[in-house]
Amino acid sequence: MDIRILGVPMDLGADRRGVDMGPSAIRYGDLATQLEEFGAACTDGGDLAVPRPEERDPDSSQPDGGRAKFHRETKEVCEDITTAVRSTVADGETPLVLGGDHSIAIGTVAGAAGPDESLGVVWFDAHGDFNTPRTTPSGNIHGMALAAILGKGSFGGEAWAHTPAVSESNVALVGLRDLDDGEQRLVRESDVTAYTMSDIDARGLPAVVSEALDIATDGTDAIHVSLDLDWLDPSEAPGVGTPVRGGVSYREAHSAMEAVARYRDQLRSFELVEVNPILDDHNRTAELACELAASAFGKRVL
Ligand code: DIR
Ligand code: MN
Ligand code: MN
Ligand code: MN
Repeated sequence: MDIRILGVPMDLGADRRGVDMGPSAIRYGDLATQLEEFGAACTDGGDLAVPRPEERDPDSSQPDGGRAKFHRETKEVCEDITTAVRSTVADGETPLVLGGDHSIAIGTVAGAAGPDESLGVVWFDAHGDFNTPRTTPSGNIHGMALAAILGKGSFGGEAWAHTPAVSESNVALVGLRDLDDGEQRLVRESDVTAYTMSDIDARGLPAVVSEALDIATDGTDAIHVSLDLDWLDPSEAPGVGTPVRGGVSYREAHSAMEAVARYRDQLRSFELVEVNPILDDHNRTAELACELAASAFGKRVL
């Protein structure tokens, strides 16, 4: 498998906290070495340019009364991500996109979906990222990323470019434990399949993740896996933008990524987001992100 690393040092989609340093921290965690150790060929495509929020006006207000901070800048960066992901896929390589806040996924999924091919998505996250500019309590686009991918919400008077990029019936959310009221309603009304932490408690992680992967691969050509590190319990992953107690354990996270590896022939793209080195404990969360990527791309113990 040929992997191309693409960094997106973006923190426009969240309140400025430090996730723009995620790509560096993950590289320092020896991402490329860990992937090469089990035989994956890995190249680094460097970082995309992201405007500094200090130099821009967030100008969040939307014509319909909604709010989405830095929506113009975020759209520009996502367009560049889409181009980079498309050309990576066209070269026969698998993009491994490093965030950055989760709004980058809007660009990644649009690039991974391609014009005539259908894509499934598995979204590992404590949050639904299912707000729209009208339901958001924060105005932060990272909390709207998945809804935007599905064509929901109006940004500057229109749905996000290249959306809907995937069909709701091929989207699975795994590990939810923090939803705002408006997004809870939107998740319920949609055709996405959402597994909360209670589902994982009741059924066990392997059953839930294997069902999520079935949903994403059902009738699609390929899958995208988006891993928000806040999916894990903060005791394992303290260095994230918005930690929420009650997440999955270290071993459960590896088990989920090992399940992803069983589908690696269908794995079109993979993404690690929301690593925040400022809040981290000696780069532990970034190192964990590298380990989990290695598991997802097929590292085996035996
Ligand atoms: C919250 C936080 N639901 C919002 N979302 C986060 O601002 O929309 N997503 N942290 O990752
Ligand atoms: Mn997220
Ligand atoms: Mn999250
Ligand atoms: Mn987020």
